[in-house]
Amino acid sequence: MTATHERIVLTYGTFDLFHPGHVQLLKRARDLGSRLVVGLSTDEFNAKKGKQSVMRYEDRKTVLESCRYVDEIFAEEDWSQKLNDARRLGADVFVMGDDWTGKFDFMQEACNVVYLARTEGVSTTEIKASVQGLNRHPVAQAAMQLI
Ligand code: C2G
Repeated sequence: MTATHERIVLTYGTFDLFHPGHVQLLKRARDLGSRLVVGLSTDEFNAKKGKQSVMRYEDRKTVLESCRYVDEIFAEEDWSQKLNDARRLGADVFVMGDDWTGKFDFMQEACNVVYLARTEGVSTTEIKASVQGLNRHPVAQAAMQLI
């Protein structure tokens, strides 16, 4: 019986307002191995990225833990931790959406690097804009008058 080596896939993200684009990325990433580990951006790291998430870290983690494609989650706190993470985890593949193409090629030192096509037509930014639009809708405005 030969020992079966788990093929570990590593990715990172904010995963705010979890949506089908995130799900498709995680599914395709998981399909590249037998275990998917996600570095989830902390609220403090998001501030370094210039991002303000709607959902705080603990809530984004709770949602991500419910995803069938995710096997493990840890905190992403800094730009500099990825190579150490990959070595610590014994990652075989590092995956990001292709909006990051080229930005993480240095990860080749530790594992394969794969950039997957983003899912078009959905993004956290678009969801936020839609919600803001709904709040400005006359029906929503009238309803708010009743509160
Ligand atoms: N994504 C996607 N399709 C979308 C939206 C996002 O494939 N419509 C992918 C992104 O390319 C990324 C992952 O889903 O690989 C998570 O997206 P974000 O939460 O926006 O992650 P980001 O803020 O880009 O953080 O150190 C890396 C950063 O933590 C990445």
